Amino acid sequence: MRTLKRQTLCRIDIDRLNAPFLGIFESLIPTEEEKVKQKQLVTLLESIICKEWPEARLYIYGSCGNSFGVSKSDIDLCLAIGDADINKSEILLRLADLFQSDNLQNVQALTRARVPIVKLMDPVTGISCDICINNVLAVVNTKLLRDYANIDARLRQLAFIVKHWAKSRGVNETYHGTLSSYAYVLMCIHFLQQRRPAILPCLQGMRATYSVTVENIECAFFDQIDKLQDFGSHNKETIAELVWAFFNYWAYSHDYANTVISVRRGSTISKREKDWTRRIGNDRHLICIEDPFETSHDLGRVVDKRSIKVLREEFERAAEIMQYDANPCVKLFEPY
Ligand code: 3AT
Ligand code: MG
Repeated sequence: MRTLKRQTLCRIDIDRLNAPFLGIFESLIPTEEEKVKQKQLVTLLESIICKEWPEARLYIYGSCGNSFGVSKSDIDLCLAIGDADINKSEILLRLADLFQSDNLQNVQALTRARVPIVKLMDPVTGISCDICINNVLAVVNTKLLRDYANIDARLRQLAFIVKHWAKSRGVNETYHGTLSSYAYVLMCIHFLQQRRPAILPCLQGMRATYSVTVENIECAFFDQIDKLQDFGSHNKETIAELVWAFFNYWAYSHDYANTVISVRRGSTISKREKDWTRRIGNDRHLICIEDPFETSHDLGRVVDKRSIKVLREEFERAAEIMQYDANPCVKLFEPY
């Protein structure tokens, strides 16, 4: 049984951390120049692709499209080719040929990956890019995340700090059993939906103003974000308080044994309801994060017995630092 730690902090103590945390957030934001270069590369790729497949469209997804991208992020692109029966491997290999002929560097088609992609690097800007085929759900979940980011500025601040912490501490590596950036952003959204008063609404629980059906999944939510600009204004919590509370939640308050976090519902739900109570195949459900659209998909399924221990120890370390350390803004991000 874990001991319950002191869960309050003097406001004056914590508020002195606002400026340094905001400083870290601002230092991570990509510059306008970087964004222009990203756009130029996407335009170049579009022109190459368009010659071969005039009907195809290229969409940005992931952190460059959802506004949670820190400086020097790779660009994630999705090539939408209408025909459902296409052979993805053939297209990826053809794309690789085209990019190589156009002098793009490090071109590689990974046709056997879970999500098959072609990778490349632009030698002029050094920007790297991954292109997948017809992964439209990722384009839609990118829009959902971007819409949440545009409701309250504290989400973007919190998510940048959490992603930066996770990368610095080595717990943002799905191939080592820790969580993806996408999972961390969902954890931040869920957390802000749970604050009282709430800082974020549950867009999928509201009247749908945006709706698409992708792979038989209906993706519907309220997307008139300009009408929600005051939503979080009754909650005055600052970024430093939220960082402190976020780590406390995952260190000491979350019920790992029985609950699933669900941005779709705007609450936690029981593992029993999802039938995520036991290991099935490689899905262990030791930390459960429901995908907002593919609701049978647990983003925590990559976490195993060893990595759940690492993750929980890291949450506890971060909570301890936020509580007791004289200089948390440095200590929190120390390389592991
Ligand atoms: P980085 O800034 O690159 O670390 P990111 O936001 O690009 O973060 P990821 O690399 O984790 O995030 O993933 C890229 C996008 O792919 C984000 C999301 O739109 C989609 N995605 C990632 N993992 C999943 C998943 N397990 N299920 C559905 N969509 C996913
Ligand atoms: Mg990415």
